[in-house]
Amino acid sequence: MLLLDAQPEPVRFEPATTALILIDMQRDFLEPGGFGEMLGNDVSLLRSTIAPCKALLVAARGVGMMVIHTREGHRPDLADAPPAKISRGHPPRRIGEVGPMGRILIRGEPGHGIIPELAPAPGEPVIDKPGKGAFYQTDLALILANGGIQSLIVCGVTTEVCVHTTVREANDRGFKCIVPADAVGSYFPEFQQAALAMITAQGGIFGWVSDSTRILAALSPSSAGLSSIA
Ligand code: C5J
Repeated sequence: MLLLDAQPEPVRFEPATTALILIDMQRDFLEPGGFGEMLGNDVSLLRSTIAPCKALLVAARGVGMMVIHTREGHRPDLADAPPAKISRGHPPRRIGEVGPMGRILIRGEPGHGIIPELAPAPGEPVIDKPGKGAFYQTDLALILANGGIQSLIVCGVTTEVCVHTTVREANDRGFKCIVPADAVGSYFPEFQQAALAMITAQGGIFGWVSDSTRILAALSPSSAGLSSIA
């Protein structure tokens, strides 16, 4: 059992019963020309998460931790997209419209894909989700139950939308959620700060916030820090 320095207090986790989940690290959100930038956002605010996510991904693979990737997106016929979702905003900045990376947030289109820096390895589950939360209308809960998973390290974008929704869903299902602050990103710095504060408020109402450096130290066999057999 490892002990990780985190807010609001240190948290114990076991790599064998923990999954690293990378939320929606998709080209549409992170790359210039994608949906996020079409909406007027500065994608560099999200791109700073790539290196910490990559470091955690390499470490998780190194210790044999379960790794799960998610993608937000819809069927090409939009049958799984609520009208209230696709009618939001103005054409051509709508889900299903044709953008520089193909149809926006449509499965199989270039923009829907995970950025090459964090490409899933063979055998790592990729969860295609039609909503913001990774548990909604997916088989994530089944995969985690079958893998004996009790804790999640939740990375990805965007902090206050799909990361937060997933953390809330997971917390209600009894998972310990650890969020590395530098491996989650928002287009809005004030939302990033507020979303992280909401997780740790009231004694950790949704989970724990740490960072990639402390998690890497905890996972490192040579670590002499807080991480230890507890
Ligand atoms: C958004 C997400 N922001 N992955 N999706 O629409 O957070």
